[in-house]
Amino acid sequence: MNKILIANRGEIALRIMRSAKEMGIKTVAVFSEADRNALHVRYADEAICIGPATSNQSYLVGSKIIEACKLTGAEAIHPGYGFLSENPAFAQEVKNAGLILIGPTPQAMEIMGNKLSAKAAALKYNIPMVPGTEEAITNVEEAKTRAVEVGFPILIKAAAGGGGKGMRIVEKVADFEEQMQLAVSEATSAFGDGAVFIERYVTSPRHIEIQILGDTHGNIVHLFERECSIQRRHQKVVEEAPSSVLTPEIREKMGKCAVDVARSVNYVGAGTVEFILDENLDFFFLEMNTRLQVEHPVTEMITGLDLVKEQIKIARGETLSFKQADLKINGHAMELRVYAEDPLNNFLPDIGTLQTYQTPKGYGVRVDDGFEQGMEIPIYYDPMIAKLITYGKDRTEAIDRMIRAIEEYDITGIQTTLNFGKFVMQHQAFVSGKFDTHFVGKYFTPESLKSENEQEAMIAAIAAVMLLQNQKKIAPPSAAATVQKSNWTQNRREY
Ligand code: MV4
Repeated sequence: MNKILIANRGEIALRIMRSAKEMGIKTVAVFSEADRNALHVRYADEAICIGPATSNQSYLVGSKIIEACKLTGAEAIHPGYGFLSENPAFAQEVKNAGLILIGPTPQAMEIMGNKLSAKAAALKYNIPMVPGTEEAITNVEEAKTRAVEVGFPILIKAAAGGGGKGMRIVEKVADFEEQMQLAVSEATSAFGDGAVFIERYVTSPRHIEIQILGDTHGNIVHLFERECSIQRRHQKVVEEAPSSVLTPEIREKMGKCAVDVARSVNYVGAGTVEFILDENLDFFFLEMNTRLQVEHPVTEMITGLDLVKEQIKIARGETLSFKQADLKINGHAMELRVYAEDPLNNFLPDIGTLQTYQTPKGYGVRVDDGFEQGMEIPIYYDPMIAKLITYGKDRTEAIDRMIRAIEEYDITGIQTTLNFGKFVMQHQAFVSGKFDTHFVGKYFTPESLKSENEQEAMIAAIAAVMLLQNQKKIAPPSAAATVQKSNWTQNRREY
């Protein structure tokens, strides 16, 4: 494999290119008209424009990407996450074109792309699953009977859904029929597939997922778990590895189950098996994601492996160079997703120009991003601008380092979720490790950030008055600095 095309943009495109470069593999970027000046375009050895800004005219058009491979002589495609990464039809087209997709087979993608077929495949291996229906429910009366057996509250899920889309909680039997009809029509319009099924609703779950790697010779290992419970409306905000609640025994059991789930579809490549964990630390398989995930860096930090390199080696047909027994967890890693969103305004996307953009540095800090100072955040794509990852000898050090790194990050021109991340890191429930998927809804209010902003504004105001009273030669703060919050000093004095 001499040249690969990266069918993605932003931080993940750069992330993939870095590993390819270290392996001596040439890289081809594709880009939309909105991304002409993007970093991933400059970083690649070659770049091809594949169309207008909107994703469905560029990054989502499989034929244009395959064409770009032909044009440049790229032999393989890394799809990253999102866009075409879990599209079995695209995976098949890539294969038909004589190219290699750095990822699983179209068959594995197809099975895992549907929650019911995923559960059916996993059933062969005695994997714990939440009680419910094994097939799509069609008859309301039958479904109602089953719901009563399972026990309320129950959750109606769309088989074709993912990431929490198309889910409805039903509290009591009287609400069932109405909720089911709503779920079916929602699923039909959102996914073109009205198949829904039911599960007992686990009321206070933790979202824990296991990273797996499978090669083309039948070897599958797991790379331990990631704790992803801190999310907002199904958008993950903070991820960490390892989870502070898993015992070595549960970890081993979950790991084995994850490997079995992968084995049930002869999984090849990097994948993630998603579980929920209830208050009794009982775990249940939910679904499998057949891509490299956004939060993969925390796994890299604790295992010392480069997951992109492993993906490429697997795609080249190499045998995994380690066995399960060779793998162990070292230290603790934390990831904060930095979104261009305003936490004080219901996390509305806040696009604009990065007037200041200075990333934190130093021991144990990793920033995976795709922007530079002066760049504009395009409105067309995901508002995630960076992933801030910290590593420490233990969880406490990873958290302390995250707080330090957040304070060191200097972004002006747009609002970001950095201060929200600091709120999470300093919250007693997060620090103690006693939290579930309801953390944000339960504890976060805009006021919890406003007080900090106001305190800082007050301190700045007092400092300004004191400086004026001192009648010393003062460096005036820049206009931007007085409007935008910066953690870097704004009251330098000269004598
Ligand atoms: C659940 C659940 C509780 N019980 N299934 C959310 C994402 C998708 N992968 C599966 N998800 C869940 N499935 C059962 N049987 C809780 C979640 C869940 C969730 C549900 C409602 C609101 C927020 C949530 C956040 C994370 C997980």
